[in-house]
Amino acid sequence: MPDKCHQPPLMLIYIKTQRAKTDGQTLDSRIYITRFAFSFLKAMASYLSMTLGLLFLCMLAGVHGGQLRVWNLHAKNLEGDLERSQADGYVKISWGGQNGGMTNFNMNNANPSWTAKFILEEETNSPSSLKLEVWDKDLKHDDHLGTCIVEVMSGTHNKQCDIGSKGSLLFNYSYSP
Ligand SMILES: [Ca+2]
Ligand SMILES: [Ca+2]
Repeated sequence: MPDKCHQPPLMLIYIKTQRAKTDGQTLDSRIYITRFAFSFLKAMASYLSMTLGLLFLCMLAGVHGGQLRVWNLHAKNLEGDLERSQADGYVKISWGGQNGGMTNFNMNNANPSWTAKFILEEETNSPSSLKLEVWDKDLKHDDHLGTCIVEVMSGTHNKQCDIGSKGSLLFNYSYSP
């Protein structure tokens, strides 16, 4: 049985060289894997910091969102119930899913005005339109006289909104994004 001791010296050198090459390749592979892991971690870290940065900016935007103010609400020629009974008007305000509240009831008045002021804070899902519903207060079931939909624009505006044959609604609003 031939063993290493009986192998010629040249063969031994050849075997050692081959082993050294194999070891070198293993080392190269390890270095390559380590480098790859480092660059992967680096990419993950930059992705994470970018995401966190964006999240922080979004939070800031949420905190400092736009504001919508509505005031000087009044109506003209609101329809009453009976011939001699005038409307008992009130207005409900909403902006998207956000309920902005309502005015008081202005009883027995076809041309009511309301002193209430409304401040609505913009949310991420706030739509561009503001909704004002005009109602007539009744003993049992209030009557919906009409709805005014306004496309909100920056600045201060004086708005008149026709709610059909049942009257018209007037108000001021200001919006700062
Ligand atoms: Ca009424
Ligand atoms: Ca009514």
